[in-house]
Amino acid sequence: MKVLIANRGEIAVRVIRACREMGYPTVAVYSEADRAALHVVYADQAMPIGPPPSRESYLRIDKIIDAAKKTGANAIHPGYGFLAENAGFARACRDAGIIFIGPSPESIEAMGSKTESRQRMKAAGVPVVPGLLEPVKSFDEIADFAKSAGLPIMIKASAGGGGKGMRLVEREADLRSSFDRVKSEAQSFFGDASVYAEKFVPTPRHIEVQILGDQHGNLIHVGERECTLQRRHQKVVEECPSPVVDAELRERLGAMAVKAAAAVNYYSAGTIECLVGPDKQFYFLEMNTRLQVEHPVTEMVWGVDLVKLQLRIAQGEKLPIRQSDLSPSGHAIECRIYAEDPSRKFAPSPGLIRYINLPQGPGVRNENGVYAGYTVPIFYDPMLSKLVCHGYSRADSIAKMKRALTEYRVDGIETTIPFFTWLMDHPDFRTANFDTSFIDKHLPEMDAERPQGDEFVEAAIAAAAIMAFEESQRVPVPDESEKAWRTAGRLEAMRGRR
Ligand code: MV4
Repeated sequence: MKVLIANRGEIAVRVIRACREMGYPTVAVYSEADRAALHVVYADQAMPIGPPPSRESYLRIDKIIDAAKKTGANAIHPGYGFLAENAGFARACRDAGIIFIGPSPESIEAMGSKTESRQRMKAAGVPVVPGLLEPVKSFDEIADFAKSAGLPIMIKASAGGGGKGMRLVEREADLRSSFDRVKSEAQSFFGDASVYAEKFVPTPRHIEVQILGDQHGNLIHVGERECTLQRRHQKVVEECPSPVVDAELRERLGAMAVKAAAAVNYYSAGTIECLVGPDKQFYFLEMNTRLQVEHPVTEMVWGVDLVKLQLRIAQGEKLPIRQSDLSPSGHAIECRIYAEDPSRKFAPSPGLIRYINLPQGPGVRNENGVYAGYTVPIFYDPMLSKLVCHGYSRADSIAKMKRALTEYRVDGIETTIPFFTWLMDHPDFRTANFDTSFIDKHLPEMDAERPQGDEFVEAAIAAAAIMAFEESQRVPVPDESEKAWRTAGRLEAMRGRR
């Protein structure tokens, strides 16, 4: 197998590493903005696919298939984002005789619509959030649902996902405007104005279950990840296992996830997203039919390599592990390090990385897509790398993360590292007492606690540089000893004086 990676950044590097360990040659594709990107450096071959905007490069199915044909790649790994959940891309690969390293186009399609997937899950006996199963034909159906189920409800785009195109309605007076709003957002985001409604689940946790399936109908789960801590529907920290899931709940969640995946004949790696209420009631929310950003926390705790398994499954191999072979060990946390300034409301901070020191040591894993001298482009998601720490317990992995964050240095751009340093010490994080509103609620505390930002550190570095320079210019005053004279002479010779 020769694998083209239809992606960039840390995930392209991650896939290249798995391919190299398995002896498969790799082909990177890159936009004009990514000529010097790390994935291009690491791949065996690289093909340009167009101008910087992803519409003209990483989202161009024709150019990517063409690059595979030109380089003789017979398989494509889509990573996450870009074309990873595009059924048309999976089908274009199939039509070109190229292995798509992911699920079938049919599975992607079945899970791509929220209403269709809710119907399928309900039929399979998987719990879904109570609500409508079909897109509504008129506002009246929404009003009827609100009346019978009671407020609050959520109006969501059928074609939506990941927090786009949805709205909470708490008061009857807002029903109409929210309906209109979601409808027009659905049309402009997804080109499909259909919407439906479901009951609102208050103060939920967002827990997702990793599943793996082969093309012979075998399916297993690889436990859950805690993904509750998000900012504007972007995850910032993930953990495995979830601090609120015990062995009994894990077994029930896992069985539910396997049932959900089986209902769409799923193979490859996939994720079942759930809402879990304070009463531990759980509901299927959506399925992500791809490898996820946060897959490393599962890998560290469950001792599996999800990317290598994807590569084997894609070639028709049977799953080499059974459910009974798997058990979790310890605890892992992932922090997503972004080129964003946490003291300026997470404003993007692209630019030249002058210096970077990645943390190392026991239990530390970096999934990194950048290097010193690299310029973070403005065109893509500004995630630089993921810092993942694995310890024997949650407290130990937090301690490792705090330690690792103190070793992490990035000069030239702002990053979210100070935010994580603050978060790891927050009492409610340390006791795992949080829901999806945690970050928005507590961010003002962070700004209040760290008013000085990095200015003091930078002033100290400048002072140290001046002192080092002055020291280098100092000619020692010779004393009476012969040794001092010799040292002075050597120093002068080194500087080329005389
Ligand atoms: C919900 C919900 C409460 N009740 N649905 C946000 C992401 C998208 N996949 C679904 N989302 C939600 N759906 C019902 N019926 C609350 C959220 C939600 C949320 C979920 C997970 C993580 C963060 C969140 C932040 C706000 C709302």
